[in-house]
Amino acid sequence: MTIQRTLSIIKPDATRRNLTGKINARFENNGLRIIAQKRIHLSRKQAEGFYAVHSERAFFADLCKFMCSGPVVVQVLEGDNAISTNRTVMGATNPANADEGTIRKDFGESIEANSVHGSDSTENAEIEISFFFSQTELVG
Ligand code: IDP
Ligand code: MG
Repeated sequence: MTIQRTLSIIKPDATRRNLTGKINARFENNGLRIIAQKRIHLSRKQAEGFYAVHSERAFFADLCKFMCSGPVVVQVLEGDNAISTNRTVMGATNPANADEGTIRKDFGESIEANSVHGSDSTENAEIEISFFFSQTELVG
């Protein structure tokens, strides 16, 4: 058993369609505990900072614009192997390629508007959690 924490974001396409509760149920049904959560509207600067690793990609500008197009819910999920568990629950980046029963398969609209973000490594999880939360806001 390896308890980990991962940064999750419910993206603007999902908050727009009022899917926060349905998506949170997927996490909880798969053993992930929401130990911090807030609904915010990202500034362009915040989106660009958060996705800085993708700054050279062709989709970077569109992605940052999309992430600022409405509210997001940033959250920290905790559980056994939370980083990979969450990636499995989320499904593939492109909803068209995502497995049945995953969040992106069931709710994603496109490769960009794919409803959720999840950290991809322990190192990035730490960086991404501290981007949005202080230690005292994490209530395990
Ligand atoms: P991930 O979210 O599954 O880790 P990444 O490759 O890290 O996927 O990409 C970050 C985000 O950028 C994706 O979730 C998606 O919103 C967007 N994205 C990725 N690839 C494309 C693309 O080819 N076109 C448009 N947007 C993309
Ligand atoms: Mg990624």
